[in-house]
Amino acid sequence: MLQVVDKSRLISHSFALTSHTKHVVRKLSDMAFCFSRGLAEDKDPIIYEVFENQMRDLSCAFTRILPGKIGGEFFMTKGHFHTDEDASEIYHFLSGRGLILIQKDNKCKALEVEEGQTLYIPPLWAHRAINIGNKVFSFLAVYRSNVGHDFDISKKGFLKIAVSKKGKYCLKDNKG
Ligand code: M6P
Ligand code: ZN
Repeated sequence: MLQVVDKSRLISHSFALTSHTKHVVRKLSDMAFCFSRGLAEDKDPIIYEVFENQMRDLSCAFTRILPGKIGGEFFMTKGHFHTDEDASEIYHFLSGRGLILIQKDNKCKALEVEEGQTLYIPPLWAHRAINIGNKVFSFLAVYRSNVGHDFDISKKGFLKIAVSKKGKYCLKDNKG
């Protein structure tokens, strides 16, 4: 069951660790195709993990993206569309600095977000979260349990990539 917990407990992950029904760990080897630049083949770092709590009609997921870069490109989630075309999603940001890429048709928007902010992701927009800071970027997502995840876009790539430049991030066209 979803409990009301204070923010410090969420950041310490005790909520996620005790209440989740599914735990996904994504390492570089699970998603190397998402990064457009060269890979450090000798290492296989954890990029992010998701603790999902699936309830009857609604689900919530706690996602933590570690700080880091692969060939200059910041650690990020795979990104997905919802197979249910009416399904939206809410993100509430808990720690760190991030960028949310949303994409529909040929439009790709980047939204810079930080702790305490909440974002509504409308139906039909693919979404990917990127850690552009040097601490863990974490957030809570709420969505309908039957939303369906279509990861095709993670293979084709989003139209933009976020790379490190002079200690900040910069967006570049994804040339595949
Ligand atoms: C959020 C939600 C989850 C999603 C997770 C990781 O918590 O959108 O549904 O699983 O981010 O994103 P992805 O599934 O694209 O790897
Ligand atoms: Zn989603």
